[in-house]
Amino acid sequence: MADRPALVILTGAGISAESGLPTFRGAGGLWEGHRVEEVATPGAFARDPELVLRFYDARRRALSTVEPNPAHHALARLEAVWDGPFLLVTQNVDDLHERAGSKRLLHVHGELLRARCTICGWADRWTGDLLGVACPSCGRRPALRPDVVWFEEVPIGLERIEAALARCTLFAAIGTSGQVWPAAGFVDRARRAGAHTVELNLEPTDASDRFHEHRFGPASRVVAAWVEELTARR
Ligand code: BJW
Repeated sequence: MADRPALVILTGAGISAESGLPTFRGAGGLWEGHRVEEVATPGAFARDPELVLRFYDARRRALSTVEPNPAHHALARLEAVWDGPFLLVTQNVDDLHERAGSKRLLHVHGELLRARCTICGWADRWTGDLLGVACPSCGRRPALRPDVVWFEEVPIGLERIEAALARCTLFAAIGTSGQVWPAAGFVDRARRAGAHTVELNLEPTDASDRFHEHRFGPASRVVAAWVEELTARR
């Protein structure tokens, strides 16, 4: 078991950019003039639920118009042939990794295609709009929210991620600015475990100097090439 390389991959909004989903920071990162920090907090939802639900309803609708790109498909291919421990942690709430065929996948910031009730706790898959809709379980309104992790909320699956990072030998971060914690610290945890760390991004980030190796360029190109190299070696 010890000689089988253990891989942890962290993806961010940049991997879905070429599918047509905007990233949060940088050009096009504003939604109706709001920064993500203004619409992705429990405080924003309490103050103005309509604004927040419109933001998520628009993104959920956009999701049905886009497809996984070659970077999502390359990671699914890599998982299929990888014979050691493998975990794909995505910060993305879209379902493009699933649609590409990824299985050992964890949505650390939740999923856009799920909703939950802030009153009775009901939670399930949800593909329609949420604005103006009553909870299917308790009937209250407004009560439903997207089942995603906002600032100040606890990310999902941290124990499983910590266990994977503690034994990983290769860590890659793809298309993430490294500005949001605790995900931004995964590279440091992987390094402490002795892993080789690779950043794949369109351009250098503020976190770049914390990685051993860099591949700069669009994810559709650099991820596919990196996966080719890894699979050719095996
Ligand atoms: C391409 C490309 C192409 C473009 N190819 N690349 C100080 C220290 C530690 C923590 C904190 C701190 N101060 C505050 C905190 C806490 C806070 C935080 O991090 N705040 C920062 C603003 C500083 N974090 C939290 O509150 C988290 N919870 C928490 O800490 O709980 C406490 C706790 C922790 C642990 C145990 C117990 C308790 C929760 C964070 C939740 C983040 N939620 C969001 C919204 C989710 C729902 C939604 O999608 O709407 O998650 S915010 C948003 O940012 C979203 C993303 O997942 C996340 C990360 O963004 P990402 O993916 O990196 O996107 P971008 O846009 O930033 O970058 C895109 C990158 O792609 C760029 O680099 C481009 O170059 C690149 N790119 N095109 C390749 N074609």
